Amino acid sequence: MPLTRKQKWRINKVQSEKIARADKAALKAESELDDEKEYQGIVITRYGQRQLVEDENGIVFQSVSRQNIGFSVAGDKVLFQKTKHDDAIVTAIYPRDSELKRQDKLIAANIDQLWLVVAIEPHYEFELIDRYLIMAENSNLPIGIIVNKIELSTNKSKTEDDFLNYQSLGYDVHFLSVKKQINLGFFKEQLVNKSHIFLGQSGVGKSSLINSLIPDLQLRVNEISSKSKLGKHTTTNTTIYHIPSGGDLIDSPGVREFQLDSLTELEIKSGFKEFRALSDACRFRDCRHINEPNCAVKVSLDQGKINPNRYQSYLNILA
Ligand SMILES: Nc1nc2c(ncn2[C@@H]2O[C@H](COP(=O)(O)OP(=O)(O)OP(=O)(O)O)[C@@H](O)[C@H]2O)c(=O)[nH]1
Ligand SMILES: [Mg+2]
Ligand SMILES: [Zn+2]
Repeated sequence: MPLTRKQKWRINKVQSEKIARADKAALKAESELDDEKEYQGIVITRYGQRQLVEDENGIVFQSVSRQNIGFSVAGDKVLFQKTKHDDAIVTAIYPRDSELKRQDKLIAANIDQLWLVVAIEPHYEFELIDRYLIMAENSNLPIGIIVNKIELSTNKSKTEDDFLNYQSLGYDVHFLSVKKQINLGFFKEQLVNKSHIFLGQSGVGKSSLINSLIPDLQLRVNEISSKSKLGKHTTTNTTIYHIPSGGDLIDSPGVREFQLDSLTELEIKSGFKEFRALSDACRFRDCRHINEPNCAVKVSLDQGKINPNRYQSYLNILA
């Protein structure tokens, strides 16, 4: 539903008030700078107008941003100056190797690997998985799938079969149980020296997993609701944690809905690896793979070479 004029006005007003507050905080920090010296740091987390910035010695500063330098997020490499009160002001953001966005909103920067965490409870859904994979394909970032709480599966071979297609498409799939410590050791070996972000619904165990991978970390985790079987949105900020032996794990808040509104139809189409490989074989260059004649995707679907769940996701997402 389009916004009314009044709603738009209110959003703009809130937005400009936010900017004004941020500008005021930035000006105050500018007036209290300790000296002109600039340090290199990395943004650990952002909350509202503020962020935590870690310097090269691992010391963390509360920080605001200099006006007009843009929006920094977890993972950003930045330059900052210190204020007299041991706060800081970020003065520049380095160019990013990668950006992770959800509906055009920047979530994290400089990530090497995405992990979609799903679980036996709340039970995984193929369409949601496919949405994440499309997002990853379009961000040009590798994504793997973690199926957590595997000990709750009453039919393990069915659970494993559900993910065979993803594996044959080349996606890495790990069946884990944080609770029963199943397959964690092998998974941990995959994580060295890179920056990994864990994404997925609330309650699937993202924070629990990070807790079990980094000793002494005590991230807040929460029961899922026994009635709705949904998570309670325990994690509220995207935050980086360092693995002592090298590498970073980024926890992110669970999202209930994962929309792909900002992607074009072409991007959605090319988010399906198996379609991409066939597109040249369709009669029409701009084939939508729905009811065009001589569509190679439809032929493959009929031959059982394309997974019907994937094709159904495609139709649902386009609809
Ligand atoms: N049975 C079972 N429960 C688990 C497992 N891993 C995590 N949990 C539980 O699942 C619940 C949710 O875990 P969290 O780590 O808070 O989930 P999250 O994905 O971080 O959720 P948000 O922060 O809300 O996005 C907690 O009660 C965990 O103890 C597992 O392997 N098996
Ligand atoms: Mg969490
Ligand atoms: Zn086609």
